[in-house]
Amino acid sequence: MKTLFARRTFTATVSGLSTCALAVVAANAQAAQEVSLGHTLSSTSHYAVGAQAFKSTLEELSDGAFTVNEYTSGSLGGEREMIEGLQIGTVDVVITSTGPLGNFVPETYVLDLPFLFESYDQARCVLDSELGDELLEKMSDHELVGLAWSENGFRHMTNSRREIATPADADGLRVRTMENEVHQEAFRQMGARPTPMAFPELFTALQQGTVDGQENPITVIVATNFWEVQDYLSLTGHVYSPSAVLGSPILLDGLSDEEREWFHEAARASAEATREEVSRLEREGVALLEENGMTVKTDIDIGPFQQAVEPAYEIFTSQHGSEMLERIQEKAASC
Ligand code: EAX
Repeated sequence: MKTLFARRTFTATVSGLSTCALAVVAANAQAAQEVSLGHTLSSTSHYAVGAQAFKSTLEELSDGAFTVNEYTSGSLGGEREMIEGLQIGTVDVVITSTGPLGNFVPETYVLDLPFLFESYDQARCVLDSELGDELLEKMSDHELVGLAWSENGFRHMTNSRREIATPADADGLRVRTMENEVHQEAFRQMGARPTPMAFPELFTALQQGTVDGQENPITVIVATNFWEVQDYLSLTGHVYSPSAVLGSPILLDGLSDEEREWFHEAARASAEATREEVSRLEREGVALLEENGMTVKTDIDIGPFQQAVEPAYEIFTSQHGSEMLERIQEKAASC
């Protein structure tokens, strides 16, 4: 996607064009460098709001030297494929959940632990702290550039079978999870049958009954019209789902420090706009889902869910250690 300073050759055949005018035409003909930005959600989603904020900020800061093309709805593939694309340089910027990210950057698995954060304020406070920066910096050990932590939202369960009020209600349900071992383990502990799958395949899988349910934040349930294929929503809020704005080192390593800083700034503007949209949808989204026919269980006692998934923590620490987890818990407590 490198077209920076690609110069078009053209012949000035128009008689009477002054040398000065020619120079202006030549300068404007320096094509802007096109930056591709991919995500899995629709053009009305909170990711699209973030993508547009990225675009306007980068284009403004660079005075048009970069232009951003947004690719929505998984048109560049699922999140795992797009992360691979960043590594090989077939896509420049991606907004992705942490779903498949741990497969590339195992240090981020800690963020996928159920019930790690209690509120949006707490999660944002931790991700905006030096711990969030540390995790972003880890990305560069894995051929990725961590530009900013953005947001997907607290995830809730939907399904087409029955209302879920306790973990026992999830027993035996085939629930699509993200391609993330920590999430899969949590659902196994709850008694469900986790089925990992890329997001672009999910709507059809729900429609065809390949899986009974899925879990995603209100933001995603709204943006994807899941009410068309899911009758029940339970506000389990079982895990906070961050998103990350990631860049390709193949593009970013070749830029000047100033240009690279524009990308970081654009990513921070993207995260801020996305978080605002998440907050709006948290206020307004449930009513919208009810209007569209979903039965929403709001008053859930999360204690039994927390107990059910407790072994996922032991399995996590046995594989990944407890140091970062403890630092995050300590920070969260002080937020
Ligand atoms: O990042 O895969 C998922 O369920 C994600 O929440 C979605 O792709 C948005």
